[in-house]
Amino acid sequence: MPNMCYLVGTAGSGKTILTSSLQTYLITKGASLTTVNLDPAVKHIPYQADVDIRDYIDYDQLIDEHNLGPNGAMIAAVDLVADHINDLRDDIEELGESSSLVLVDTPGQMELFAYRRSGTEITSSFPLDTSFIAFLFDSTLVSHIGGFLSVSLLATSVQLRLNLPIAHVITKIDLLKPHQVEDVLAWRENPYDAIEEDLIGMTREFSLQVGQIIEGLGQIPLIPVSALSGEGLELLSAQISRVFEAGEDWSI
Ligand SMILES: Nc1nc2c(ncn2[C@@H]2O[C@H](COP(=O)(O)OP(=O)(O)OP(=O)(O)O)[C@@H](O)[C@H]2O)c(=O)[nH]1
Ligand SMILES: [Mg+2]
Repeated sequence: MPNMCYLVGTAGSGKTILTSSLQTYLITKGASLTTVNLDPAVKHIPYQADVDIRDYIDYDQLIDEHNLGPNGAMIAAVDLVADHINDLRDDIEELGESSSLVLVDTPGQMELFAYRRSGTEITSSFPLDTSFIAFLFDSTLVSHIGGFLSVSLLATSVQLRLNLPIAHVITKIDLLKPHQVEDVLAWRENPYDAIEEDLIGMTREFSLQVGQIIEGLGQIPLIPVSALSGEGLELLSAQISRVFEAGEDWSI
């Protein structure tokens, strides 16, 4: 069975560009990869998708035929994925057999993959012990303690829903100053000082309780990356490689 890595995160968090950069990076390290696009609405993807949901679902046709708006069409498209689970699984298995890793770029609206039936139908088509979520923390959202706590809760909710091992990935770190990245990493160990400093009232009280959950996530890796500069890709691929205990052919 292929090793599956699902890139999941809020809209615009960097799933597609990271899929592309990881693909390039890992191929230069000698990995054999399969890439999967599960976003039916995407117009352009900057990588060669070996398996593509758009081969099975025509998002624009859904809009025209059913007179749907973009969000309604997206829900319809993601629900239709359920009818093509076997096709997708066959495609992935066929290509994944000769690959050390299958990278899965999930749809823009994270909740459609994580909370509608088709998402779990896809993830449960593959064994749990060869599947892994890279949950993307958009650095523009998490450079403030309130944003960091809320995205951490979201990641935890997705983990509970999909029931898979997870790593947290801070994306677009080229947009942050180095000390901001350090702050975010430090909040994982101790979110309380920043909560006391930056938040007030009921939000502060609630955040202090959320902080206890965040502290409990200590064993989940938190990896800063920039798909643009390439910083952190080595750490991320080492983490993926550790999860799957991949062969020496591409582990670094
Ligand atoms: N500066 C910077 N921008 C990035 C990086 N990664 C992604 N972006 C930008 O963030 C925006 C969203 O990137 P995508 O990769 O399309 O994000 P996505 O999560 O696939 O987006 P949806 O599929 O629409 O949810 C684009 O404008 C990218 O150029 C990065 O490492 N650094
Ligand atoms: Mg995308």
